[in-house]
Amino acid sequence: MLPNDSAVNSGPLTVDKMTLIFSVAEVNKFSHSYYLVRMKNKIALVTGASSGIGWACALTMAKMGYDLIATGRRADRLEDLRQELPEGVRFLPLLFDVRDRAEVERLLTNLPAEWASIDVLVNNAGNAHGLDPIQTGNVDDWDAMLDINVKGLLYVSKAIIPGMTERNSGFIINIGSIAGKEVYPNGNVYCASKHAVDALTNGMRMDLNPFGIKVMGIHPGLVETEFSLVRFKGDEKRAETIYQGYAPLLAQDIADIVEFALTRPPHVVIADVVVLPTAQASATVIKKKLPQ
Ligand code: NDP
Ligand code: 8X3
Repeated sequence: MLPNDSAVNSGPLTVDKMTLIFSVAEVNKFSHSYYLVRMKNKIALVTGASSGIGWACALTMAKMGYDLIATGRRADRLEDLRQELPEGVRFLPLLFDVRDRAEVERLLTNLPAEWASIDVLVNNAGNAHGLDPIQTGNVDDWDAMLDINVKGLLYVSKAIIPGMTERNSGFIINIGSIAGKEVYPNGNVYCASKHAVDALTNGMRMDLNPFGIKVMGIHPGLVETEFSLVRFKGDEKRAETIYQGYAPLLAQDIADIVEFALTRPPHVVIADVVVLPTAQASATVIKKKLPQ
C-alpha cells in the first residue's frame, strides 16, 4: 500500500489514517523488530552446529537475537562460528559426541544457571555412513547411524525436555530427512534412522502437548553440505557427484524455514515440513542435466 498524501497532509492523525500511511514492507519490518525484541534473552541450543544445516540454523538464530549454545565435536569449527556471530550474542560452544550418553547428560544437565533455560532445541546432529545394500552393509556404519541420528537425539532431548515441561514452554525442531518419509535403494539403515526421527517427532508432539511445547520436523531432500563427504568417508570426487547437474538445496534454505517457524505466533506450530530442491520430485526422482 502506498502512502496516502491526503492522509498525511490533512490535519491530526487518527487510527484510520495511520493504517494508510504504513506500507506492507514497513509493517513487516516492525513485526520483525518486535520478534527481535521477543527473542532477546532467549536461548537456543543447536546440535551439529559446526557444519552445514546446523551452522546455518545457529547463525540465523543468533541474527534473530537468540543467545546460542552450539554443539559438535570439532572445536575449531565452533570457534569459526563464534567469529561470524553478530556482536552482543552470548555464545556457549559445547564439545561432545552425541553418542556419549554420560557426557551428554553431564554437560547438558549441569549448564551454568544463565544458560539453563533453553527455549529452542534444534536436534540436527547426524549423518549417513555408507550407501550399501543391506546384504553387504557395514555394521559399524549401522551402529554409527542409529547411535548418532536416533539415540543421540534422544539423549540430548532427555536432558533438555524437563526444563521445558517445568516452564510449560519450549520449541523442539528435529531435522529428519526425505529418507524419513521414503526408502531408497541402499539407504536401508539411514532411512530407518530418519523414519525413527519422524516417529519420535510425532511422539514428542503428542507427549509434550499438555505442556504447550511446540514440536516440529523438517525433512529436507538433497542439501549441499559435508553430508556426502561423510557418507562416502572423505571421497571428495564421489561426494561432489551427488550435487552435480542440478541446483541442490543450501543449508540456508533450511535455516530460513526455521526462522519462519520461530516467528509464528504462540498459537501456531508448523508441525511437519518436507522441503526439496525443485529438481527433486522424490527420494529417487531427480532431474539432472549432466554434461555428455
Ligand atoms: P554435515 O556433515 O555438514 O553436518 C553434520 C553435523 O552433525 C556436524 O556439525 C557434525 O559435527 C555433527 N555430528 C555428526 N556426528 C556427530 C556426533 N557423533 N556427535 C556430535 N555431533 C555430530 O551434514 P548436514 O548439515 O547435511 O546434516 C545435518 C542434519 O541434516 C543431519 O541430521 C542429516 O541427516 C540431515 N539431513 C541432511 C541432508 C543433506 O542432504 N545434507 C538432507 C536431509 C537431512 P562434528 O563433526 O563437529 O561433530
Ligand atoms: C539426506 C538426503 O536423500 O541423501 O538425508 O537421504 S538423502
